Amino acid sequence: MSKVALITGVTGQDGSYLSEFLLSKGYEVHGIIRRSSVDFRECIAHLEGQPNFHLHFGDLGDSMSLVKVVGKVKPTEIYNLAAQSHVQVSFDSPEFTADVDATGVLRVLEAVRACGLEKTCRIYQASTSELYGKVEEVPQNENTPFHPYSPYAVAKLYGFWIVKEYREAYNMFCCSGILFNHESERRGETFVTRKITLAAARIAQGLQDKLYLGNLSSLRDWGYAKDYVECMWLILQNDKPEDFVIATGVQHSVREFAYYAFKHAGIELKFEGEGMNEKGICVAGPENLIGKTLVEVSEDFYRPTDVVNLWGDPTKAKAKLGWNPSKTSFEELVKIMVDSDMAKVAAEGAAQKVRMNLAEYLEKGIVK
Ligand code: F7E
Repeated sequence: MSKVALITGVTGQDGSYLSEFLLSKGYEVHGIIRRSSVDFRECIAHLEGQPNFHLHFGDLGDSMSLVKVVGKVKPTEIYNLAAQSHVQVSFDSPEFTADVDATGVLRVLEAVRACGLEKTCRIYQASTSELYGKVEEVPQNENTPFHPYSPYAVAKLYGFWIVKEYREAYNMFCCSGILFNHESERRGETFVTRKITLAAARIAQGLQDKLYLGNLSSLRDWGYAKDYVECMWLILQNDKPEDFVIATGVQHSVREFAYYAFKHAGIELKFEGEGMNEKGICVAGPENLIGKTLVEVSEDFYRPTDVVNLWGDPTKAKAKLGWNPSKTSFEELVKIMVDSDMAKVAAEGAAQKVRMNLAEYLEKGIVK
Protein backbone atom coordinates (compact mmCIF):
# COMPACT_ATOMS: atom_id res chain seq x y z
CA MET A 1 0.00 0.00 0.00
CA SER A 2 1.38 3.40 -0.90
CA LYS A 3 2.08 5.68 2.01
CA VAL A 4 0.28 9.01 2.08
CA ALA A 5 1.16 11.59 4.71
CA LEU A 6 -0.82 14.70 5.59
CA ILE A 7 1.06 17.41 7.48
CA THR A 8 -0.51 20.37 9.24
CA GLY A 9 1.99 23.18 9.87
CA VAL A 10 3.85 22.18 6.70
CA THR A 11 5.29 25.66 6.13
CA GLY A 12 7.14 25.69 9.45
CA GLN A 13 10.58 24.49 10.50
CA ASP A 14 9.46 20.96 11.43
CA GLY A 15 6.90 20.65 8.62
CA SER A 16 9.49 21.44 5.98
CA TYR A 17 12.12 19.01 7.35
CA LEU A 18 9.48 16.30 7.79
CA SER A 19 8.26 16.79 4.21
CA GLU A 20 11.82 16.34 2.91
CA PHE A 21 12.28 13.26 5.08
CA LEU A 22 9.01 11.60 4.01
CA LEU A 23 9.56 12.41 0.32
CA SER A 24 12.97 10.72 0.58
CA LYS A 25 11.17 7.63 1.97
CA GLY A 26 8.86 7.52 -1.07
CA TYR A 27 5.76 8.99 0.57
CA GLU A 28 3.17 11.07 -1.19
CA VAL A 29 3.17 14.19 0.98
CA HIS A 30 0.23 16.56 1.41
CA GLY A 31 0.40 19.73 3.45
CA ILE A 32 -2.28 22.02 4.78
CA ILE A 33 -1.62 25.73 4.42
CA ARG A 34 -3.62 28.69 5.69
CA ARG A 35 -4.81 31.53 3.55
CA SER A 36 -3.40 34.71 5.03
CA SER A 37 -2.58 38.15 3.69
CA VAL A 38 1.13 37.37 3.80
CA ASP A 39 2.61 34.19 2.35
CA PHE A 40 5.24 32.56 4.57
CA ARG A 41 6.40 29.67 2.40
CA GLU A 42 10.15 30.19 2.44
CA CYS A 43 10.87 26.84 4.15
CA ILE A 44 8.98 24.78 1.55
CA ALA A 45 9.64 26.87 -1.58
CA HIS A 46 12.17 24.26 -2.80
CA LEU A 47 9.56 21.47 -2.53
CA GLU A 48 6.72 23.16 -4.39
CA GLY A 49 6.27 21.67 -7.83
CA GLN A 50 7.72 18.26 -6.89
CA PRO A 51 5.37 15.53 -8.20
CA ASN A 52 4.71 13.92 -4.79
CA PHE A 53 4.26 17.14 -2.86
CA HIS A 54 0.80 18.76 -2.71
CA LEU A 55 -0.66 21.69 -0.80
CA HIS A 56 -4.27 22.26 0.28
CA PHE A 57 -5.91 25.23 1.91
CA GLY A 58 -7.33 24.53 5.36
CA ASP A 59 -7.15 25.67 8.95
CA LEU A 60 -7.09 23.98 12.34
CA GLY A 61 -9.82 26.43 13.36
CA ASP A 62 -12.13 25.22 10.57
CA SER A 63 -13.42 21.63 10.99
CA MET A 64 -15.13 21.58 7.62
CA SER A 65 -11.87 22.32 5.80
CA LEU A 66 -10.13 19.52 7.72
CA VAL A 67 -12.86 16.99 6.93
CA LYS A 68 -12.66 17.94 3.25
CA VAL A 69 -8.87 17.59 3.02
CA VAL A 70 -8.71 14.37 5.06
CA GLY A 71 -11.58 12.87 2.99
CA LYS A 72 -9.89 13.82 -0.28
CA VAL A 73 -6.31 12.81 0.58
CA LYS A 74 -7.17 9.69 2.65
CA PRO A 75 -3.84 9.79 4.49
CA THR A 76 -2.27 6.74 6.08
CA GLU A 77 -0.40 9.04 8.47
CA ILE A 78 -1.23 12.51 9.80
CA TYR A 79 1.37 14.71 11.48
CA ASN A 80 -0.34 17.51 13.40
CA LEU A 81 2.43 20.09 13.65
CA ALA A 82 0.33 23.24 13.27
CA ALA A 83 0.13 25.45 16.35
CA GLN A 84 0.46 28.91 17.78
CA SER A 85 3.87 27.82 19.00
CA HIS A 86 5.28 30.93 20.68
CA VAL A 87 5.03 30.74 24.48
CA GLN A 88 5.30 34.50 25.06
CA VAL A 89 2.65 35.22 22.39
CA SER A 90 0.28 32.83 24.18
CA PHE A 91 0.07 35.36 27.06
CA ASP A 92 -1.11 38.02 24.57
CA SER A 93 -3.43 35.74 22.54
CA PRO A 94 -4.55 33.02 24.98
CA GLU A 95 -7.93 32.37 23.36
CA PHE A 96 -6.50 31.96 19.86
CA THR A 97 -3.78 29.70 21.29
CA ALA A 98 -6.39 27.52 23.02
CA ASP A 99 -8.49 27.29 19.86
CA VAL A 100 -5.61 26.14 17.66
CA ASP A 101 -3.41 24.21 20.11
CA ALA A 102 -6.19 22.51 22.10
CA THR A 103 -9.46 22.36 20.14
CA GLY A 104 -7.51 22.13 16.86
CA VAL A 105 -6.19 18.70 17.91
CA LEU A 106 -9.72 17.54 18.62
CA ARG A 107 -10.79 18.76 15.16
CA VAL A 108 -8.07 16.67 13.49
CA LEU A 109 -9.07 13.54 15.43
CA GLU A 110 -12.75 14.09 14.65
CA ALA A 111 -12.01 14.69 10.96
CA VAL A 112 -10.34 11.26 10.82
CA ARG A 113 -13.39 9.65 12.46
CA ALA A 114 -15.83 11.57 10.25
CA CYS A 115 -14.02 10.22 7.17
CA GLY A 116 -14.10 6.65 8.55
CA LEU A 117 -10.29 6.40 8.60
CA GLU A 118 -9.82 5.68 12.32
CA LYS A 119 -8.62 2.12 11.65
CA THR A 120 -6.22 2.95 8.80
CA CYS A 121 -4.75 6.35 9.61
CA ARG A 122 -2.03 6.81 12.25
CA ILE A 123 -1.80 10.23 13.90
CA TYR A 124 1.22 12.01 15.36
CA GLN A 125 0.58 14.93 17.72
CA ALA A 126 3.34 17.52 18.24
CA SER A 127 3.44 17.74 22.00
CA THR A 128 6.00 19.64 24.03
CA SER A 129 8.35 19.74 27.00
CA GLU A 130 6.43 22.85 28.07
CA LEU A 131 3.95 20.38 29.62
CA TYR A 132 6.52 19.87 32.41
CA GLY A 133 6.60 23.66 32.94
CA LYS A 134 7.25 24.43 36.60
CA VAL A 135 9.16 21.18 36.74
CA GLU A 136 8.48 18.59 39.39
CA GLU A 137 11.51 16.44 38.49
CA VAL A 138 14.87 16.87 36.70
CA PRO A 139 15.53 15.44 34.11
CA GLN A 140 12.03 14.83 32.72
CA ASN A 141 10.81 11.54 31.24
CA GLU A 142 7.47 10.03 30.14
CA ASN A 143 6.47 9.45 33.81
CA THR A 144 7.28 12.95 35.10
CA PRO A 145 4.10 14.74 36.28
CA PHE A 146 2.97 17.66 34.12
CA HIS A 147 2.78 21.20 35.49
CA PRO A 148 1.98 23.52 32.55
CA TYR A 149 3.06 27.10 33.19
CA SER A 150 1.74 29.25 30.31
CA PRO A 151 -1.49 29.51 28.26
CA TYR A 152 0.44 27.68 25.50
CA ALA A 153 1.33 24.77 27.76
CA VAL A 154 -2.19 24.52 29.18
CA ALA A 155 -3.61 24.32 25.63
CA LYS A 156 -1.00 21.72 24.65
CA LEU A 157 -1.91 19.68 27.73
CA TYR A 158 -5.46 19.34 26.38
CA GLY A 159 -3.98 18.21 23.04
CA PHE A 160 -1.91 15.56 24.80
CA TRP A 161 -4.84 14.20 26.82
CA ILE A 162 -7.38 14.21 23.98
CA VAL A 163 -4.97 12.14 21.88
CA LYS A 164 -4.62 9.65 24.75
CA GLU A 165 -8.40 9.62 25.22
CA TYR A 166 -9.09 8.83 21.53
CA ARG A 167 -6.43 6.12 21.62
CA GLU A 168 -8.20 4.41 24.50
CA ALA A 169 -11.83 5.22 23.68
CA TYR A 170 -11.74 4.43 19.94
CA ASN A 171 -8.64 2.26 19.69
CA MET A 172 -7.01 4.76 17.32
CA PHE A 173 -3.27 4.71 16.58
CA CYS A 174 -2.58 8.23 17.81
CA CYS A 175 0.45 9.29 19.84
CA SER A 176 2.28 12.33 21.12
CA GLY A 177 5.96 13.13 20.75
CA ILE A 178 6.93 15.21 23.78
CA LEU A 179 9.58 17.22 21.98
CA PHE A 180 12.06 19.36 23.86
CA ASN A 181 13.29 22.56 22.14
CA HIS A 182 14.52 21.85 18.63
CA GLU A 183 16.16 24.48 16.53
CA SER A 184 17.75 24.96 13.11
CA GLU A 185 18.63 27.51 10.48
CA ARG A 186 14.90 27.50 9.65
CA ARG A 187 13.81 28.41 13.21
CA GLY A 188 11.51 31.44 13.52
CA GLU A 189 13.44 34.61 14.26
CA THR A 190 11.68 35.40 17.54
CA PHE A 191 12.68 32.17 19.32
CA VAL A 192 15.70 32.77 21.49
CA THR A 193 18.28 30.66 19.61
CA ARG A 194 17.59 32.17 16.20
CA LYS A 195 17.28 35.65 17.67
CA ILE A 196 20.79 35.17 19.07
CA THR A 197 22.42 33.66 15.96
CA LEU A 198 20.94 36.34 13.71
CA ALA A 199 22.06 39.11 16.07
CA ALA A 200 25.56 37.63 16.43
CA ALA A 201 25.86 37.58 12.62
CA ARG A 202 24.55 41.15 12.28
CA ILE A 203 26.79 42.51 15.05
CA ALA A 204 29.85 40.72 13.59
CA GLN A 205 29.10 42.32 10.22
CA GLY A 206 28.48 45.80 11.64
CA LEU A 207 24.73 45.83 10.92
CA GLN A 208 23.47 45.81 14.55
CA ASP A 209 24.83 47.36 17.76
CA LYS A 210 23.33 45.31 20.53
CA LEU A 211 21.15 42.33 21.41
CA TYR A 212 18.45 42.57 24.10
CA LEU A 213 17.37 39.34 25.78
CA GLY A 214 15.20 38.23 28.73
CA ASN A 215 16.10 35.55 31.26
CA LEU A 216 19.70 34.52 30.49
CA SER A 217 19.71 31.79 33.17
CA SER A 218 16.83 29.82 31.66
CA LEU A 219 17.93 26.23 30.93
CA ARG A 220 16.92 24.25 27.88
CA ASP A 221 17.66 20.91 26.20
CA TRP A 222 18.24 22.07 22.60
CA GLY A 223 18.38 19.59 19.71
CA TYR A 224 18.53 19.85 15.91
CA ALA A 225 15.06 19.88 14.30
CA LYS A 226 16.28 17.87 11.32
CA ASP A 227 17.16 14.96 13.66
CA TYR A 228 13.85 15.20 15.51
CA VAL A 229 11.55 14.76 12.49
CA GLU A 230 12.96 11.26 12.01
CA CYS A 231 11.71 10.43 15.48
CA MET A 232 8.20 11.70 14.67
CA TRP A 233 8.14 9.16 11.86
CA LEU A 234 9.60 6.37 14.02
CA ILE A 235 6.84 6.93 16.60
CA LEU A 236 4.25 6.13 13.91
CA GLN A 237 6.18 3.04 12.69
CA ASN A 238 6.21 1.51 16.20
CA ASP A 239 4.11 -1.66 16.81
CA LYS A 240 2.05 0.05 19.50
CA PRO A 241 0.76 3.63 19.80
CA GLU A 242 2.80 5.19 22.62
CA ASP A 243 4.03 8.62 23.73
CA PHE A 244 7.76 9.43 23.69
CA VAL A 245 10.08 12.11 25.08
CA ILE A 246 12.39 13.40 22.36
CA ALA A 247 15.43 15.26 23.70
CA THR A 248 19.21 15.19 23.63
CA GLY A 249 19.71 14.66 27.38
CA VAL A 250 22.08 17.67 27.49
CA GLN A 251 21.18 21.01 29.08
CA HIS A 252 22.52 24.56 28.52
CA SER A 253 21.52 28.09 29.55
CA VAL A 254 20.48 30.93 27.24
CA ARG A 255 23.69 32.66 28.36
CA GLU A 256 25.79 29.69 27.16
CA PHE A 257 23.96 29.64 23.83
CA ALA A 258 24.76 33.33 23.37
CA TYR A 259 28.40 32.81 24.41
CA TYR A 260 28.97 30.02 21.84
CA ALA A 261 27.02 31.76 19.06
CA PHE A 262 29.02 34.98 19.38
CA LYS A 263 32.23 32.99 19.70
CA HIS A 264 31.50 31.23 16.44
CA ALA A 265 30.83 34.61 14.84
CA GLY A 266 34.32 35.69 15.96
CA ILE A 267 33.35 37.61 19.11
CA GLU A 268 34.25 36.53 22.64
CA LEU A 269 31.83 37.70 25.33
CA LYS A 270 32.32 38.01 29.07
CA PHE A 271 29.15 38.18 31.15
CA GLU A 272 29.20 40.55 34.13
CA GLY A 273 26.55 41.62 36.63
CA GLU A 274 23.34 39.89 37.70
CA GLY A 275 19.66 39.75 36.79
CA MET A 276 18.44 42.83 34.95
CA ASN A 277 21.95 44.35 35.21
CA GLU A 278 23.80 41.51 33.55
CA LYS A 279 25.72 42.44 30.40
CA GLY A 280 27.70 40.59 27.75
CA ILE A 281 30.87 42.55 26.98
CA CYS A 282 33.18 41.90 24.04
CA VAL A 283 36.63 40.89 25.33
CA ALA A 284 38.13 39.55 22.09
CA GLY A 285 37.30 39.85 18.39
CA PRO A 286 37.10 42.77 15.98
CA GLU A 287 39.01 45.74 17.41
CA ASN A 288 36.11 48.18 17.09
CA LEU A 289 33.93 45.95 19.34
CA ILE A 290 36.38 45.29 22.19
CA GLY A 291 35.10 46.68 25.49
CA LYS A 292 31.60 47.28 24.07
CA THR A 293 28.44 45.90 25.68
CA LEU A 294 26.85 43.71 23.02
CA VAL A 295 24.22 41.88 25.09
CA GLU A 296 21.86 43.50 27.58
CA VAL A 297 18.84 42.30 29.52
CA SER A 298 15.42 43.84 28.89
CA GLU A 299 12.26 43.35 30.93
CA ASP A 300 10.29 43.20 27.65
CA PHE A 301 11.47 39.63 27.08
CA TYR A 302 10.57 38.30 30.52
CA ARG A 303 7.39 36.22 30.75
CA PRO A 304 4.68 36.45 33.46
CA THR A 305 5.59 32.84 34.34
CA ASP A 306 8.73 31.32 32.83
CA VAL A 307 9.81 27.72 32.49
CA VAL A 308 13.45 27.64 33.53
CA ASN A 309 14.69 24.08 33.93
CA LEU A 310 13.92 21.80 30.99
CA TRP A 311 16.12 18.74 30.55
CA GLY A 312 14.84 15.66 28.74
CA ASP A 313 15.60 12.00 29.27
CA PRO A 314 15.40 10.24 25.85
CA THR A 315 16.06 6.71 27.22
CA LYS A 316 12.70 5.29 26.03
CA ALA A 317 13.06 6.63 22.46
CA LYS A 318 16.59 5.25 22.28
CA ALA A 319 15.59 1.80 23.54
CA LYS A 320 12.23 1.31 21.78
CA LEU A 321 12.69 3.28 18.55
CA GLY A 322 16.44 2.95 18.10
CA TRP A 323 16.66 6.74 17.77
CA ASN A 324 20.04 8.41 18.25
CA PRO A 325 19.72 11.61 20.33
CA SER A 326 23.41 12.52 19.96
CA LYS A 327 23.56 12.88 16.17
CA THR A 328 24.13 16.65 16.30
CA SER A 329 25.88 18.09 19.38
CA PHE A 330 25.00 21.43 20.98
CA GLU A 331 28.18 23.02 19.57
CA GLU A 332 27.41 21.67 16.07
CA LEU A 333 23.87 23.01 16.26
CA VAL A 334 25.12 26.49 17.22
CA LYS A 335 27.67 26.34 14.39
CA ILE A 336 25.06 25.30 11.78
CA MET A 337 22.80 28.18 12.79
CA VAL A 338 25.54 30.83 13.00
CA ASP A 339 27.10 29.76 9.67
CA SER A 340 23.73 30.01 7.98
CA ASP A 341 22.96 33.43 9.48
CA MET A 342 26.45 34.76 8.68
CA ALA A 343 25.83 33.87 5.01
CA LYS A 344 22.27 35.24 5.07
CA VAL A 345 23.33 38.54 6.63
CA ALA A 346 26.27 38.88 4.21
CA ALA A 347 23.90 38.39 1.26
CA GLU A 348 21.44 40.93 2.71
CA GLY A 349 24.31 43.37 3.31
CA ALA A 350 25.51 42.97 -0.27
CA ALA A 351 21.98 43.51 -1.65
CA GLN A 352 21.58 46.60 0.53
CA LYS A 353 24.88 47.98 -0.77
CA VAL A 354 23.74 47.48 -4.37
CA ARG A 355 20.47 49.31 -3.58
CA MET A 356 22.38 52.16 -1.87
CA ASN A 357 24.81 52.47 -4.77
CA LEU A 358 21.93 52.48 -7.22
CA ALA A 359 20.14 55.23 -5.25
CA GLU A 360 23.35 57.28 -5.21
CA TYR A 361 23.94 56.74 -8.94
CA LEU A 362 20.32 57.72 -9.70
CA GLU A 363 20.67 60.85 -7.58
CA LYS A 364 23.91 61.85 -9.27
CA GLY A 365 22.43 61.09 -12.67
CA ILE A 366 25.08 58.43 -13.35
CA VAL A 367 22.27 56.00 -14.22
CA LYS A 368 18.81 57.00 -15.33
O1 F7E B 1 12.51 30.53 24.81
C1 F7E B 1 14.20 32.59 27.34
C2 F7E B 1 12.71 32.35 27.50
O2 F7E B 1 11.01 31.30 22.97
C3 F7E B 1 13.45 29.74 25.46
C4 F7E B 1 8.70 26.61 21.35
O3 F7E B 1 9.10 25.94 20.19
O4 F7E B 1 10.13 25.25 22.70
C5 F7E B 1 9.82 26.60 22.37
O5 F7E B 1 9.39 27.32 23.52
C6 F7E B 1 13.86 30.37 26.78
C7 F7E B 1 12.70 30.84 27.65
O6 F7E B 1 11.36 28.83 23.40
C8 F7E B 1 14.59 35.61 25.35
O7 F7E B 1 12.21 33.05 28.64
C9 F7E B 1 15.43 34.78 27.16
O8 F7E B 1 12.92 30.50 29.00
O9 F7E B 1 13.15 30.10 22.39
P1 F7E B 1 12.02 30.26 23.30
P2 F7E B 1 10.38 28.14 24.46
O10 F7E B 1 9.57 29.12 25.19
O11 F7E B 1 11.20 27.19 25.27
C10 F7E B 1 9.05 24.47 23.25
C11 F7E B 1 9.52 23.05 23.40
C12 F7E B 1 7.79 24.60 22.49
O12 F7E B 1 6.96 23.70 22.47
C13 F7E B 1 7.46 25.94 21.94
O13 F7E B 1 6.49 25.82 20.90
O14 F7E B 1 14.63 31.53 26.49
N1 F7E B 1 14.52 33.87 26.70
N2 F7E B 1 15.45 35.86 26.37
C14 F7E B 1 13.99 34.36 25.56
N3 F7E B 1 13.10 33.83 24.71
C15 F7E B 1 12.76 34.55 23.61
N4 F7E B 1 11.87 34.03 22.71
N5 F7E B 1 13.30 35.80 23.38
C16 F7E B 1 14.22 36.39 24.21
O15 F7E B 1 14.68 37.49 23.98
